[in-house]
Amino acid sequence: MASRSFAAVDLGASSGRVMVARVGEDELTLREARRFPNRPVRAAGTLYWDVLGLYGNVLDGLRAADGVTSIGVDSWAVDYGLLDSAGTLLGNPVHYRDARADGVMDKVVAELGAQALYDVGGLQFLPFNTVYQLLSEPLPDAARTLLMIPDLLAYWLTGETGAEITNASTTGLYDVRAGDWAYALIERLRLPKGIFPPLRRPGDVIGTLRPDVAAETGLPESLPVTAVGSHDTASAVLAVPAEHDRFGYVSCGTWSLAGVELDAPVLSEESRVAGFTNEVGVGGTIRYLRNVMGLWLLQESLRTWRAEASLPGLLAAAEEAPAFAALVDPGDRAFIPPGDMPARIAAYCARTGQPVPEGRAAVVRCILESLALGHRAAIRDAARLSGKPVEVVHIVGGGARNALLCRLTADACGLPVVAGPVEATAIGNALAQARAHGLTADPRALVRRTQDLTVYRPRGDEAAWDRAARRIGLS
Ligand code: ADP
Ligand code: LRH
Repeated sequence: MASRSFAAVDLGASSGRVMVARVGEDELTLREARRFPNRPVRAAGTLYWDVLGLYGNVLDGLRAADGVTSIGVDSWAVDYGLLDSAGTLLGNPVHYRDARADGVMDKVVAELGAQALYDVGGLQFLPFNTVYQLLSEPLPDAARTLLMIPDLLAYWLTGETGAEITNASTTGLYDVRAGDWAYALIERLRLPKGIFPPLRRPGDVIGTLRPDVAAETGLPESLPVTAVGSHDTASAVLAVPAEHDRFGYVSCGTWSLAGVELDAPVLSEESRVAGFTNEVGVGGTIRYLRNVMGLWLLQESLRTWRAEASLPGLLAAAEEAPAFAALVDPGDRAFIPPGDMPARIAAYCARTGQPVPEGRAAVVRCILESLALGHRAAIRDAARLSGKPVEVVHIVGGGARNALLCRLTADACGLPVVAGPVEATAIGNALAQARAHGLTADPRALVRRTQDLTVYRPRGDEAAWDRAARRIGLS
């Protein structure tokens, strides 16, 4: 394929961007057309995404993306909007960290059985999975179509509805073995089957721009929107610059998604109890991973301290703070909701008989060591439960810029860590489009040849990491 440009719309939980990627058989460069914060809004007690604000920023970004061959959209998983029969959005999409689904998962599990659910969807039991959100309150009578967030944006861009499979696989209502909506489960849960739109795969052309979108952005009406790995983690994993298949990955941003890539799901009871998810990847792979709490712990601490601007200084101070002074299990559900994170970390430490971290540097050190331990446990358990050997760990996403976290992860895992690319999700998004439009190069080899990567070799004391992991009940 001769070099072409692709617009990658990538909405993360903390920020969104429209990137223009120039892709050829031996070329991959990125230009940022627009970057914007993604700030949730609480109104009348409910936490929402500002979905129209995000879409407005996407349109602004696309205005600065002339000359592209296609557009792709990805975002965080599990959340959705509902359309009525006229295609109007019913209500504002609710944030997965809202409390409305509290307790629903436990009721559904009690009714249907955990293994029966796992056997269909293969998902880690997270209280905000789409299925539990949908069951948390009566659906509006007028609801006719459920669209996941990237599919909603694609609908606004093209007028076409559908459900891209990588993100459909995060709903809990997708049958990961059959590769279709889990209609029997949908019926058992008394959800209306008709709201689940036809599935589409990365590489399918969704449609071309609506005339009003073309007018608004200055892009041609004939411009296609191409389905990508619309779950951001699926796009990120496509862009992992692995040299061989014996790799683990951490897609590290607001969440750390840590695991391995497989050809088939692992649906054993042991896998369920260990908290593993089987999400669909680009090209029919399975992303076998665990959701580790991720840099959310740090983001929310900075927000509590009103210290967002001081991240570099705090990371430098954390580097000098004493090691293993206090540790938390980064899978603890108490850390999911928004709010005072340092207070919750202090409460965890007090409850478990550890010294409470004194001062910000100690809190940051506690967060990063705990995350490194979470990465280690997820990669080790994924390798053990799937039988897939792991010789190197790739860290992609914003966390690849956190040198201390990368170093601690290498030390904890006892494996080399390759950090980068930071914009793996946007790159994976663009590469899925490029493949659909004629690219023949291997995407991972192309990322490896063209992007800046940093290698961290493991140092230090394996026994100390083993002891630390045992302190918080991790492997
Ligand atoms: P998401 O897609 O979930 O919004 P990103 O992949 O954009 O997340 O990663 C955002 C995170 O990356 C931030 O919360 C921050 O912790 C980390 N990060 C970004 N820039 C830097 C930096 N210069 N140094 C260290 N960490 C950084
Ligand atoms: C990361 C992510 C993750 C999901 C979570 C809701 O942005 O998509 O893979 O589990 O958001």
